[in-house]
Amino acid sequence: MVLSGIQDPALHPIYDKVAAGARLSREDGGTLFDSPDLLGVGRLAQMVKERLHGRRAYFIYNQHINYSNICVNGCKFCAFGRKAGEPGAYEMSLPEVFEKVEARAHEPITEIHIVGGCHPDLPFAYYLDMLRGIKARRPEVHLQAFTAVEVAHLAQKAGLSLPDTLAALKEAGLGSLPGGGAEVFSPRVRQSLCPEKLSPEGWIEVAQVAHGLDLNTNATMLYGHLETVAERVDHLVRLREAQDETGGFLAFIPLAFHPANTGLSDLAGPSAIDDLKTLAISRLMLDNFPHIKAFWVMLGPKLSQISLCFGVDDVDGTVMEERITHMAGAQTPQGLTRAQLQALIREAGCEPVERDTLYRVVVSSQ
Ligand code: V47
Repeated sequence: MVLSGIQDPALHPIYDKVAAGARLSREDGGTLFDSPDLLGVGRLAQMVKERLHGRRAYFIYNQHINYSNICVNGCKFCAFGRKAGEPGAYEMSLPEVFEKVEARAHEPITEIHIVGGCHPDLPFAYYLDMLRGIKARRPEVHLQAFTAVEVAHLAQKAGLSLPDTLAALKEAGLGSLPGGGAEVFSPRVRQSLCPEKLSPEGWIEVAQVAHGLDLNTNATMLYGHLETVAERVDHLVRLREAQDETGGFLAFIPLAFHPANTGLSDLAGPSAIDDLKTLAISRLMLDNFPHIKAFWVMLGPKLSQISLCFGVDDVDGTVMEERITHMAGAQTPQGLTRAQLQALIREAGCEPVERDTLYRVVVSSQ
């Protein structure tokens, strides 16, 4: 029997659960990853996506700023990070950051996304003054800044508790946290790739403390390197459990590993099939996450477009300038225009909706 476009009989019990709105188990996650029926997995994810969002697909008019790549962590998968004084290391002064903001002051940007390394020396005041200075120039813009890893690092450097650190950042203009730095929660993989990095428990704690202060956060998973399917599923289940407790995660963004210029440059990175399956399975497993985002900078605009038929409801935004993925070999453009994002979404049969960071609809006159 072929059930609503699902060829693989192993997926039939999962279809029944999805149709009933029931939670999928760890075993179901494994079955989905093991299934050769990409279109069947995608069909299931679309059932969930359409129930949540209908034909809507979101994008945002945003600007990325990577203020520094100097980082104490030395993660093997990262082509962006440098030790202080190494060739290629950079750090923007605050006037340089403000110049980037002012250069786009005429554009209808609603979010500035700010991420950098864990810098050994920059004082906490640098981060607070960055937020305040940007807010002074563009009070209407939402600042989505500093991953949980950066926040934990800042707290440690400043000798402050996590709640005090986040409260001070919020007071200075922080609106929400991006989802980076989660990598994959497996201790086995982390021991090999990022032993110095904030632990999974630490990453989840920062997110949950932020939620307690009414700061939403996103979550990510870096996939397509050393991790097993079971480790991917475990990552998703741990995020789902964390979201059950606080409800503060907005979007989940699977990040496709880019191997060039990293300590894993012999690896190929994930295939297109793996990208689509991972996005679809994220939609299915993370039943309490409102949004699944395809970051077009990593996936490419074309695959991001197709992902809108595989459970994805958000393609991120205009971006304009991105360094982390491009230093790891991404061939994608630095930015897309609003018109390009709208066309990409429309051609996938969806209705483009410009959103702000909190997924409120933006009605733009420009
Ligand atoms: O934290 C590092 C990852 C992240 C590589 O929250 C790599 O909306 C692929 O988190 N290949 C930064 N990925 C990007 C990020 C993000 C991007 C877009 C939107 C949002 C959001 C978050 O990139 C890092 C790390 O996990 N990363 N090196 C690499 N070679």
